[in-house]
Amino acid sequence: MAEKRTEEKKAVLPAKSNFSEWYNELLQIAEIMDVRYPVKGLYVWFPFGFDVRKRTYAIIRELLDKDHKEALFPLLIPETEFMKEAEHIKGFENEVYWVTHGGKNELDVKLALRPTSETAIYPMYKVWVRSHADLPIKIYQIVNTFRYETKHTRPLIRLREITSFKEAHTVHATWDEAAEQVKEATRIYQEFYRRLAIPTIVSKRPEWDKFPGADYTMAVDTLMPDGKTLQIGTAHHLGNNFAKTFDIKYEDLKGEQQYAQQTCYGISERSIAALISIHGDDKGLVFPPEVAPIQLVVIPILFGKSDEITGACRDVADRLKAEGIRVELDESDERPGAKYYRWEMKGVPLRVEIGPRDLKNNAATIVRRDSGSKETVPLDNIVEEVKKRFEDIRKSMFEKAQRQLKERIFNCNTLDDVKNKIPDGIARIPWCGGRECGLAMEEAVGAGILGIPEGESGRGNGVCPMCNKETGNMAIMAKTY
Ligand code: P5A
Ligand code: ZN
Repeated sequence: MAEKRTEEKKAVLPAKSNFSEWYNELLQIAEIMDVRYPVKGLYVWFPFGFDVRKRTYAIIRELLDKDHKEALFPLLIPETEFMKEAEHIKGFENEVYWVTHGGKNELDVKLALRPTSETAIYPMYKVWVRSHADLPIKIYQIVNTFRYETKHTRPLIRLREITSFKEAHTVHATWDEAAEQVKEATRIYQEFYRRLAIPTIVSKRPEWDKFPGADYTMAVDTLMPDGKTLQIGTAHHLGNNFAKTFDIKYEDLKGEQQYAQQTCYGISERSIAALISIHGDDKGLVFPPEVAPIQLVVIPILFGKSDEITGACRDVADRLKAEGIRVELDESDERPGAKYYRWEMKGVPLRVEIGPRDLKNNAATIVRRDSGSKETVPLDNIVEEVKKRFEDIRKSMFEKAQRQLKERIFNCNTLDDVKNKIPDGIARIPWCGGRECGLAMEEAVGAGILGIPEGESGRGNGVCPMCNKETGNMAIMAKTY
């Protein structure tokens, strides 16, 4: 039955140029998410999608485990804690789900389903932090969080249950040390996304767009195929704002009590939305080998029965498996074309074919999913040839995505320019940095200021389009998800 449904849908993966429909159909056909769950904004991970998630999150764990500890805090937060930090409440009050009853009894203290876990974690930090010797603390957890989003919900992108929220919360003695940690967080995220072959732009969000309760917010964005940007990670300097409301203090070297300085940073399954959207094509998913559930498929090219070819395919599959490569040997009765179709849809990075001519030459044909390139390699070296290609694939996927991003960042001098370019991508324009100018610019072009990017692209010489003052700052603007 499930087979049949896939067959029927085969023909209908829309072209990627029709991005929104392509995205929704692909998630369903390639079995990433089932979007038919009967609650708005909640979706189901298929086993295949969950496999991708597992491998993706193994990378972020690997990167964080170098100097963070993983922990697990409760899902429910008492209203009394949730309501402590004024800015934070303001930012989230319209998005919180409340648990009001236990069975038939009304609860004395309502319980919030965490929209994020500051107010679950910081009451414990108050207890854990005593002296400067306890610092720094660097903890993360990977959990589900709930946000009653009112903007258009979309699978993996805007969820009401974020199933894969990776949040880190750190505590430091000084503001500068916390600022350094924010930088470190954006470095970790850039490395994480590099492993996924996803190019990123890091920028400081304008102060009207920062995280509720933060001193400032650094954001990691990427560009989606439809020209809108997606925020795929944020790192916030919390200063001592939460420390004051949650009374997190340490005794310094002089024996004096000081409020701690904190940061927090998070990513979600938007990382997987970006992975699928940026690399996928008209034929379906395209994965970098590291996160591909199946890394390689072996397909015998038979004209009738051939024990030699079947044997050679099994042998290749076994040798590759012995090297830890995730191999599928497709010996089903389908035509090769139907097999190609299926494994291309699933994003398998390499296809190895062995037909009569290959066998005569003691060779195999290797086809790359990302580029479609086809090469003949000697069977004797197949393991090395495959491994070499895995590394090449990630590199060239990253380079291609980076090129596409660069091509879609447009230098603009006027707001009319910005307006014209924004349907195609990101506009770069001088901005004095002032709040009024910034808000007026957003209003005038109907798009957001992401911020002033880190590094060279945030610097330049120009004139702010609102106040006409000369400035060395360049902002980037885009339509956002
Ligand atoms: C940082 C971690 C926080 O919540 N507290 C702990 C901080 N920041 S954030 O910007 O609000 O969220 C972190 C990242 O999560 C993604 N995200 C979402 N993903 C899917 N569906 C949603 N509704 C959603 N909301 C936020 C974004 O990538 C965001 O940067
Ligand atoms: Zn200005």
